[in-house]
Amino acid sequence: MDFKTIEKKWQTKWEEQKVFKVTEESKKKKYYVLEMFPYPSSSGLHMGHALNYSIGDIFSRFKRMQGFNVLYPMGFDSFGLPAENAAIKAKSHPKKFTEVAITNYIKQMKMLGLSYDWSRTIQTHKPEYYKWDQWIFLEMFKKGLAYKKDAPVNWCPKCNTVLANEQVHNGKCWRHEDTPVQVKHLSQWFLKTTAYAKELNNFEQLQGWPENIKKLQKNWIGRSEGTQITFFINKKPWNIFTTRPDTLFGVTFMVVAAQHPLLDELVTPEQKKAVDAFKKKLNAVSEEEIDKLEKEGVFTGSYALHPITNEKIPVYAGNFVLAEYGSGMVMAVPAHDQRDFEFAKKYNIPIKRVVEPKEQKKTQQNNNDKNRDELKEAYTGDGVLINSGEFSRQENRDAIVNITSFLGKKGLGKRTVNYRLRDWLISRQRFWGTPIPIVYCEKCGAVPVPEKDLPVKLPEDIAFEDTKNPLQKNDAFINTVCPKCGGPAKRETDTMDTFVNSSWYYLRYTDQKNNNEIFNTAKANYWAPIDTYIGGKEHACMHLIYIRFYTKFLRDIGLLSFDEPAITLFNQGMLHGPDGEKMSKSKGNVILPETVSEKYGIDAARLFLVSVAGPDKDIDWSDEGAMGSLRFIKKIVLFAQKKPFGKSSNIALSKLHRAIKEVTNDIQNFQYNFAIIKLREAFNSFGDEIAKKDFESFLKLLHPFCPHITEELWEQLGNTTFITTASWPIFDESKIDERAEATEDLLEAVHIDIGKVLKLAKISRPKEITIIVSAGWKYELFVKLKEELTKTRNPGSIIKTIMATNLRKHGQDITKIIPSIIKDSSKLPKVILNQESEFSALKNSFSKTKWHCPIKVIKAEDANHPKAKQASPGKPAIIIQ
Ligand code: ANZ
Ligand code: ZN
Ligand code: ZN
Repeated sequence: MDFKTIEKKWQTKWEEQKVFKVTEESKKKKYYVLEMFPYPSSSGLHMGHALNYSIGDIFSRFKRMQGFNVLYPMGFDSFGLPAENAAIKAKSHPKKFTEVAITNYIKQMKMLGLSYDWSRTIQTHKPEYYKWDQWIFLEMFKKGLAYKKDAPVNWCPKCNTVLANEQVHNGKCWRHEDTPVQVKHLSQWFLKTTAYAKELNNFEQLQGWPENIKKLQKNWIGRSEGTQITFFINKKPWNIFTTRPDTLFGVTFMVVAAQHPLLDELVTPEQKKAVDAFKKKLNAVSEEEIDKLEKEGVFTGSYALHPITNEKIPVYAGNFVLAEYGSGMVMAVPAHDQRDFEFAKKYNIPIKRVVEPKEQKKTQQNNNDKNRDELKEAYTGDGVLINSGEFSRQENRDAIVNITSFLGKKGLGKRTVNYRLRDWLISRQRFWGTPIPIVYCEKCGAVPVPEKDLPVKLPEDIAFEDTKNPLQKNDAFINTVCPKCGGPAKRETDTMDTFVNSSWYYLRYTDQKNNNEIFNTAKANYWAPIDTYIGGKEHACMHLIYIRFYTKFLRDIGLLSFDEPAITLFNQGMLHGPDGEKMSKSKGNVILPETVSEKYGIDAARLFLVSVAGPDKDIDWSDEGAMGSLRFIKKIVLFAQKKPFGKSSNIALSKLHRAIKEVTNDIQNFQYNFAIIKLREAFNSFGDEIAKKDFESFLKLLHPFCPHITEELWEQLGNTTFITTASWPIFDESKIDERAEATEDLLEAVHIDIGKVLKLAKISRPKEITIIVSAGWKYELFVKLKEELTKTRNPGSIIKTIMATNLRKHGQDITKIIPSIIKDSSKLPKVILNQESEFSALKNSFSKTKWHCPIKVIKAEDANHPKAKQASPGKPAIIIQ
């Protein structure tokens, strides 16, 4: 069979007849399947990408056959640095590289047989698309959710731009794992994700998302309950955030972030030189690194007044306090906070214990000065307060409440909730992104571009002279008039982070041609939210937070009637090269769809990709594996060409209906590998003859995995419609005959066992084979055992129950058998036949054999071989002479 011709044939037919095109005018229930869209890289797709898209395609084809109105679109996240860097090198325009890459992607995706509705495709670098990025920005601007501020920001010297907090991983750039991110003070645009921190931290509607993704998001958002306490420094109030107000009497110093914007107010003239020198040598530190960091600081010269005791407390500037968390200043309690402890040791600051573990003996209670050298580390556990004035002897958990309310009455403290999440820095000092729709007027300041003037287009005539953003030198772009006063004004030259483009793209697919509005609300609410969203887990704290934030914002301006972008999320595994390494061009282990299509055909490749393991696991490409899948497909083709149509055997019917039942569940649960095992079993049971309609049902089950070959065979069977649009088979429970299947499985197992024994004993010509069927009472035991196991797994109590029956006379054996089965439940067959049916099935089936020797089948009761004792239901003993 010429697979390539067949593939092309059906891809063309699907396209010509617009089989995958959907509208919202349908009586069927909608279902939205989406894969995270790709950045169109110039190196094209490899089989790793093919795996991702096959996962979604299988699911979409399945849902379509189940009768859903399935939206399954694809587009391109086409702004971004690689195209820009390529353009700089070639002194060309990134648009050129991008569009060539997209054309190539589409060609390759079609070659893989992916069932996208291409009429809805989007490309984020097109003005028709990014116009709406700008529109959302303006909507956020109106609401105060898009704003500009001066802040210490993360700068990647390789990317030549600032980065969002989410793009800094362990202090390094997410794109450049070897490049430490630097801190710069710049005025930048932010989106106020923190306005939604509380809602983003609510995962109630994300039941269908993997737990690990939710956990990562939760940590990233970092909700923390605590108390805000006011300290006066030089007569001015300064707030700090603490989770441990119970330790207030143990504060022996304060630390303000070295990056704090108001630090200078605290620095006395005598200390200025020292503080400046300290600030100079500081590097950017990420939150993850803070605990490992050597704690350092310098005295500012100022003192804070303790809000209860009025003691004078020195204020330090330090490297372990984040300017952007809480209020950028901490009250330090070295006896009970490890970071503060290390700092105090280093600078010889007093350490004052105020919480004592309960079990500590009276004699060890000591005043703090004596104690300080003995403390090896901070005590961070619970206990009872000491050295804390009127609060002494309170349990520290109570003191948290009591000290907070005491401060509250004096107007010096209150309960607050803090989030670690920061606002999203979206300015990028790069060209190839959505222009920020703002102009700067000398008179009016930052003025938003009016909606009617959107999109602010990226110019085509640009000159990359160096690695800098060429917009900065493009006078035609920069110079404009102020929309407010008509005076001269200059455009913002920063562009938006490309994650902006992917934060709402799923909505544009629902109404991608709309030129009057971002999308029609009714259409978006019909299709969205996404029912099944497929993508990599690396996006947990970037894209998947942003897309949730955008969804909530668009809901709040009245465009959407739901709260979350996706009902279920599936994280696919990765395909590695044959060498087990991550597939990548630089490692030279890339497998291309073109080669695969040539060697095995696309269907075999798709089948292989999802047979090895669940699609959430990482797997290695293997030529033998693909070959194995191809052999299976060839067997099916050969079978179909023999036209073996007649009546289906009971066993074939049983296996087929079981497959229908279980494959349906397996696909629904993304256990494609299990589905394929059941398809193979069903096919193997067909024998020499099968009813045509049963074979057609089998083809339908196989279709999502092997779309081309199933269409071809479907046509050869005389069908004039597409199998793609046929309806999913429905199983008939009454056709499932467990006993017939169990008998079939028994015969197969004995057959395999005989082969194994012969091989082990190196016998090529056996004289005689004896099969000993288990003793009758064991069937009775197994049935009872199975029933008892649904109640308890305690061997003792099961043995007791069974010994109370007539099985008691086999007591010695029973006390051995039961514990061993409880340990390994695979010893208990799923279906337990009786002695007579095992005996007659074996006798009938093994009368003539391929081993050309007499075969005796006897019951254990009639055997006088010691091995007879080992025979158990479903597992006869085998003796070979
Ligand atoms: C006094 C104290 C005593 C603290 C003690 C802890 C233990 P989470 O859970 O992360 O919210 N903190 C506050 N703001 C900070 C900042 N900008 N940078 C670094 N650390 C900061 O932790 C809150 C605790 O982290 C606060 O409680 C504060 O130290 C510190 F025995 O205050 B604690
Ligand atoms: Zn970088
Ligand atoms: Zn103006």
